[in-house]
This record gives sequence, structure tokens and C-alpha cells, in this order.
Amino acid sequence: MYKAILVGADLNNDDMIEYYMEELRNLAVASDLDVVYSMTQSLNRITPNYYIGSGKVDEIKRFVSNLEADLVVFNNELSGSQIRNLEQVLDCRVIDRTLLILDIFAKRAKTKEAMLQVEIAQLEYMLPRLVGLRDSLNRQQGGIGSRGPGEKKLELDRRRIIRERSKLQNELDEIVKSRQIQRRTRNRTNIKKVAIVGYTNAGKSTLLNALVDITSDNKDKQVFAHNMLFATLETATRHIVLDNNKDFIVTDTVGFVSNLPHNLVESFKSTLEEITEADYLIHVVDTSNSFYEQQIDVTNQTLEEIGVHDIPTLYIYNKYDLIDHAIEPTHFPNIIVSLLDKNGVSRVLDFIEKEMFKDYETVTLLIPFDEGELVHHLNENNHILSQDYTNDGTVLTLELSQVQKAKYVDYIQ
Ligand SMILES: Nc1nc2c(ncn2[C@@H]2O[C@H](COP(=O)(O)OP(=O)(O)OP(=O)(O)O)[C@@H](O)[C@H]2O)c(=O)[nH]1
Ligand SMILES: [Mg+2]
Repeated sequence: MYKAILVGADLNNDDMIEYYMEELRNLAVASDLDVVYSMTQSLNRITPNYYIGSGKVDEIKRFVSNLEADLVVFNNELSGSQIRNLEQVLDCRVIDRTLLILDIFAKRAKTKEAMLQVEIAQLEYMLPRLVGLRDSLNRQQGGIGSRGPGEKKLELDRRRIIRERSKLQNELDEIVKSRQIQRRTRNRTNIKKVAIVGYTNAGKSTLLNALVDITSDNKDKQVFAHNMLFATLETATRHIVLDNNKDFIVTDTVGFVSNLPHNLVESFKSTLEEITEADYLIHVVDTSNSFYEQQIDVTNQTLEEIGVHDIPTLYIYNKYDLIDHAIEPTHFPNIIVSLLDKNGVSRVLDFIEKEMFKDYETVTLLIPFDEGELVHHLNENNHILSQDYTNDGTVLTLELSQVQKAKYVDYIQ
């Protein structure tokens, strides 16, 4: 295990610095680093050579040698020459937060699409930093940043990178195109689409699995849920049918972290599209994290950045079993639960139903006998409250959405 020292420059006395450093620590652990020390420096402005002041660099150097650290991880994004200058003085590898996140993503990517997305983001990160990175990767310690997904060695030749990037982009475009076609043919136009969003490790995949589990017998539709940052990098979509025939499509996708690298957001655009196209968002919050309020803000800021505005959102304050005090939710509508508890999941389902099918209305339709097909269709797809036969046709009392109501307006009694 490599020993790492974390360094955070606190620009303009940002009151989030403590939170960012905690996050950086978690990212480092997720990348199998042993964090031996963490330090911050208040900074009014960035110095071109080292980012931080040279006095601080000397201090870090002492810690590196006393603690025998293998690498120093900066919370701030460094330029190629800053990386090189810092490494020369500190005599160990230096990486930044972005490279660390890219490294975790590279480790986690499993599908072809995710691998391409990560590799494109890595190449984009490297292009403006070639000089610094070349020296850096020649150092043996701390194998971070030299490998793409699937242990593929990344090359540091400018022209080759540019060529490789456009090749990968073409491959990705092909995959994305075929997935979009699949999605369009699969989805009925009027079916509600729900996207599960939230900070990484909040319990999004756990929610998807629990929803499938409670509404169907199909156990092989479970996705990977695990106590690690960025367990999910790919999108999984499931069709949920409630007892009363109301149904929706739910999508689980990649989690967020603050300052998600811009390149990464860009290359994951196709994955994140599932969120921007949703009718509802379910925002899962890990209340056992003492910074959960900040995590909600980070998630909402990231959603804004990817172009999500005004999608109705249900907040799930999750992992309530892990805390021993009451919490006061600040976002509405919300529900406080533990997704590991079956009762909790039923409450979530009721809550989703109540919030999402708000526009449903009980109506009575009279359908002539020669339109038996329609009666059959409504029985299959809607919640029927009663059904009677009169001389004029079938009388159905059922729940309809406003869209359906407009469609069947001629039959309404
Ligand atoms: N104690 C407790 N653990 C939970 C609860 N919900 C989820 N977990 C655990 O939290 C961990 C992360 O859950 P995931 O569902 O993988 O989280 P995620 O939001 O999908 O995370 P990423 O895909 O990494 O972004 C897993 O180990 C879950 O078992 C809960 O209500 N209580
Ligand atoms: Mg997940």
C-alpha cells in the first residue's frame, strides 16, 4: 500500500475546506492509498510554480521524508509544470484530486461504454499536462494515473493521444447511438421515467434493487451495490409494476462527488442524459455521513451543471438505522428510512406512488360493447376500481392520469 500525504490549499477561506479534505481522504482510501497525514494552507492567490507557497512546500517535504510517504495528493487541480516542480522539490510523486478520481473510475469501469468514457476523460486530462506527467510517470512509486481501464497502459505522446481520443470518441458514439435507439423502442412515450440520483455511496443501487425485489420475483435483475465510492459507473434501468398496475421506469446511475472533473462529466454525458430526461428524480441521501447536507448541495449543484432544472424531486433520507439522533430534513418532499429494512422500502414505494401519481384521478367510463379491446387494454394497464355491464356497454371506474383522461374524454360519464 502506498503512503500518501493529503494537501489542500484553502483559497479565500472557503468554509467547505474541512469537508473537501474529508472527501479527499475517502477518495484516497477508495484508491487503496494509506493516508498518513493531511494538511491545509490558507491561500489568497495561487502561485504559478507550486500552486501553494514555497514555505509550505518545504514543510510538506519534511513530512514526506519523516513519514516516508510515497506520494502527495493535492485537493486542487494542478498544471503539468506545477506537478513537475513539486515532484522535483518533494522527491516523490504528486497527483491531484482529478487524477485520483479518474484513477478510481478507471478501476471501477466494467462495461465497454464506461471504459471508453473513462479513457477519454483520462486523455483529456493528460493533453495539457504532458510535460509534467511524463516526468511524473517515470517515477516508480504510486501507480496512479499511468493506467487506463482494464490495466491498459496510457501513452504520453501528444499526437498519439489526439488520434486515440478521436478513435475512442467514435466508438463511444456508436454505442451511445444504439443504446438510445434501444431506449426509445423500449419506452412507451407516456410511461413515467424516474432517475435515482445522489452522492456516491448513498444507497442508490440499493434502492433500485429493493424496488425490483419488492415488486417482482425476478432475482437476477439485481445490480452491484457495495460499500465503496463509485461502485456504479453504468446505467441500469428497470420496469416497476405496482400491484395496482401503475408502472414506471427507474434508472440507477453514477453517483456524484464535489468538483467532479469537468472532463469526466463531459465524457459521461450520455450516461447522465438518463437523468436530464427523467420526469422525476429520487435523491438518495446518506444521513449517516456528518456532511450529508453538503452532499445534498453538491448533488444539486452537479445536477444544475448537467442541465437539470425543475424536475420534481423526492428526497430519501437513507441509512437512518446508522444514526442515534433525530434529523431535520431541509428538502421536501422527503421520507426518512433505512433501505435495508423491508418496511422502509414499502414506505418508499408508497411515497413514490403518492407523489408520482398525484395527477391520477378516479373517473368512470362507458365503453360500447363493440370496443371490447379497449376494456381489455384498460384492465391490463390501469387500476380498475369497479366494472359493470349495462345495456349501453361496459362501465369502468378506474384511475387515469391526466394524459389518459384527455385521450378517453369521449367515454367519460
Ligand atoms: N446501514 C445501512 N446501509 C445501507 C443502507 N442503504 C444502503 N446501505 C449500504 O451502503 C452501501 C452503498 O450502497 P449502494 O447502493 O452501493 O450506494 P450507491 O449510491 O449506489 O453508490 P455508488 O454506486 O458508489 O455511487 C452498501 O454497502 C449498502 O448496503 C441503509 O439504509 N442502512
Ligand atoms: Mg450504485
